[in-house]
Amino acid sequence: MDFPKERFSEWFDEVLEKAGILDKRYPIKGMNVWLPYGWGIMRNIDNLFREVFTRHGHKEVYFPLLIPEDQFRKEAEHIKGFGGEVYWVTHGGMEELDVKLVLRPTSETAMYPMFALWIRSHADLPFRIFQIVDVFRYETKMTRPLLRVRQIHFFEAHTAHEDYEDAERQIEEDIEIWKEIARKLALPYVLNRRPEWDKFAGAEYSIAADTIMPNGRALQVATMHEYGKNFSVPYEIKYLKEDGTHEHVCQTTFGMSERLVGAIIGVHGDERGMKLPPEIAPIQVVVVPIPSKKKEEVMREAKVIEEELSAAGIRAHADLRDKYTPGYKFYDWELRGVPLRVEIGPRDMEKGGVVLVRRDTGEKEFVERDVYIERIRALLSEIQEAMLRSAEEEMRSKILVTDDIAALREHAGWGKVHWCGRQECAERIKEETEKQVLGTPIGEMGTKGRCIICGEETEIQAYVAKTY
Ligand code: 5CA
Ligand code: ZN
Repeated sequence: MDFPKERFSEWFDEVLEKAGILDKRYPIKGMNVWLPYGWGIMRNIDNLFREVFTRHGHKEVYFPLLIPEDQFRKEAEHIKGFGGEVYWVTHGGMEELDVKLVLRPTSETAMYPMFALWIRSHADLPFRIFQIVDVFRYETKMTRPLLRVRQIHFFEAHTAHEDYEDAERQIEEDIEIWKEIARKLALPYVLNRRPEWDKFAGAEYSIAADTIMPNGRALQVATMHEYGKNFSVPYEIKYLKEDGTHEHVCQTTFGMSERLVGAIIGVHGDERGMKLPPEIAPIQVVVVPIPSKKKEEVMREAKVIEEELSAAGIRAHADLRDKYTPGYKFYDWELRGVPLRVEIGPRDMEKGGVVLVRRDTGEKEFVERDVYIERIRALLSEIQEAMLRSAEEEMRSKILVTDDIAALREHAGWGKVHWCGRQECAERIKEETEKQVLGTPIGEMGTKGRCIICGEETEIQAYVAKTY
């Protein structure tokens, strides 16, 4: 499988099909069928979300899919942003509905009327919930499997706080939560505070995690939004303060989606296919028997190895398919990104060991049976770290630090440029280079310089990129 960066999107489609991630032949644009292997990856990521957010004090809920129109229209900015992007339910049977319903494009307007009922006093705060559901957006930009779909497998966390400071603390905690998740997904990223004109509809401000795809485009893989009182006022979410007065809550959200699966596949792809980080791989170790002779013993031994690994808590699978050669199986599991392969043949059995082969580096080693489980455990965590490290290096290598507009135009990846912060200058950058300002990076010190467009002195160094 050829992996030229210019034809990344064909590579991507080919991998999704061959690896059994999803089937995009479903007859509705932007809606695909999850296949068992792809769904296995998604479910592992969902479980990671559950584990991390629960540990950080969030409780899981499950809201209805439909939102009444009047409820949906309460926050003016939000409706401006999403009004043109929702699917409407207008009929029940043959009858036209009195109140039209929307399929949630995200769940603020479903949840917040309930928040107004649930949140009574300061003792109820902070209030933190999340749900993992499908949301629907009638996207107008070109749809692509996983990356931009119309039925989106979605994660959303919503919080409410006594005051703005506490909501700000939540955003800081969200950043820590994101760091934990990104590590498990082996995803490199930059956190950008989006420019005013690019923030979420209804937010005070938005922070996005952007990663870089092989074709150099930026992909927004997570967003955290500070709402202040923008929703609590129209939805009348108030609480009783200790001093007996009532106050509106301040709110935040955190959203991610199936796009993360697309990011992992893209970021770690190579000419042989996908590479999955061990933390979320449905199969961490595949056992391939090489039965040149003593076929039955070798097959049986492969099954024993699968059982031993499973008992040790490692997600293992013995590929005992009769009709395929070992070579074909190697190719197939490499394409599907299984982090580690165990090979077992008659000679290995005689020597009392197995051969281990890493998907990420291709390195091979022979290991004795009495220590092989420990070795596999160590290798899996080494692969996890190495994948993140090499993806981070790859991302850095695609970023050109420059204040020269011609060089920026020519560069295929991201740029890091001085920018005065003005919208006019961001627009000029876009016109001249097709790259857009991702915002001001968080946690990075800018250096003094002059805006790439107007020459004004500035300390902001912004990332600029073509985006998905
Ligand atoms: N209500 C807020 C936070 S829960 C919200 O909806 N934020 S969002 O619009 O930014 O979406 C959260 C994340 O979902 C985005 O950062 C992006 O990674 C992902 N996402 C958004 N639209 C799509 C889409 N059409 N296909 C796949 N993923 C998407
Ligand atoms: Zn400027």
